[in-house]
Amino acid sequence: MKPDKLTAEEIYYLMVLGRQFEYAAKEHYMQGEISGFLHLDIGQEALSVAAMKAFEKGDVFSTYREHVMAMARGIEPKAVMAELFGKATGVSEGKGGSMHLFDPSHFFYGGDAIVGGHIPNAVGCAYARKFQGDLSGVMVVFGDGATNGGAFFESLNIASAQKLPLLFLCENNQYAIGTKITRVAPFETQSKKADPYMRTVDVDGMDALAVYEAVREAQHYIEEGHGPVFVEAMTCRYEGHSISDANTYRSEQEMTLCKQKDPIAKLKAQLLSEFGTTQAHIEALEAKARSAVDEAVAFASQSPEPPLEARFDHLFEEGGDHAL
Ligand SMILES: Cc1ncc(C[n+]2csc(CCOP(=O)(O)OP(=O)(O)O)c2C)c(N)n1
Ligand SMILES: [Mg+2]
Repeated sequence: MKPDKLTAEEIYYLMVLGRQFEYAAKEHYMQGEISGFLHLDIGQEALSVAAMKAFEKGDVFSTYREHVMAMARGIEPKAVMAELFGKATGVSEGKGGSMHLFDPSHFFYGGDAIVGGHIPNAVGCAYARKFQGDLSGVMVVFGDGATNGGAFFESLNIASAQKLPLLFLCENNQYAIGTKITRVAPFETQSKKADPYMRTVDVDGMDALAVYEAVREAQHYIEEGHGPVFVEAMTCRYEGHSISDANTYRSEQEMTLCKQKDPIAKLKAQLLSEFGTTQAHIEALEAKARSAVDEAVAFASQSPEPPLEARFDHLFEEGGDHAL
């Protein structure tokens, strides 16, 4: 099912917000206001936003490249930017940073720095949801590189054996840092690894409407009790792996080809031609996104640091007997 006009426009807004947000994060990192790791999602917004909008109910576990997904899930841009700035008003109270955006009130459980480490966590959550009789399910988002780890295969196996309500979503940008996927896997399409275990679906990750449709259908399939589904979306990141990667391993030609498929430009054209959205409305959505990012930056820079007394909060069981 394709999104309706309002949803398609909201997806566009969130994609523009995501891109503006990421450029602002890059700028403020360069100015020394953000530290630690920073993985930008520029180029992959169709996938990050449309998947979150399509997977309405249920729980989400994601990778460290998750700022845009967190906002599409409904977490305020201010709370995400403040987290990057390490401030007390951040979504993880300033102690998680870029890779650990965590908000159970939005059923969003990170952000994980360990490649593929969150996949078994999602399996456990899906098992619990099935046990509770809740089949709206769990979605776990991971990169192509994560599909080479043992935890990934173990997760496919048990999710399939137990018919768990779990959507595996692979963001295949063909790179794990600077390593091309075909150097470390025998094929470019990673859904082949899941084929023996469950239904697999391949989708163009640069096309927000196609991603929305694929994820929506996958969630329905899960809700009907058929067990897990594997959706793979081919996509492309425009920046280096992280802020400290100069992206020298990809040719100019490869980058040009990748940017020709720009997901924001594509959705804009679809809104104008298929949904009857006016140019003026598109410009209004873009302006709204810019001001949300400006507000988020102002909020983050004016917010206080977490208090020193809070440094051990949420690290250990409350009230436990710990030698610190
Ligand atoms: C278990 C583990 N091994 C290695 C790393 C170092 N590392 C961080 S990101 C990354 C690449 C992962 O690539 P992919 O899964 O394709 O995700 P992408 O960054 O492309 O979104 C690696 C190897 C890590 N964080 N955890
Ligand atoms: Mg990758």
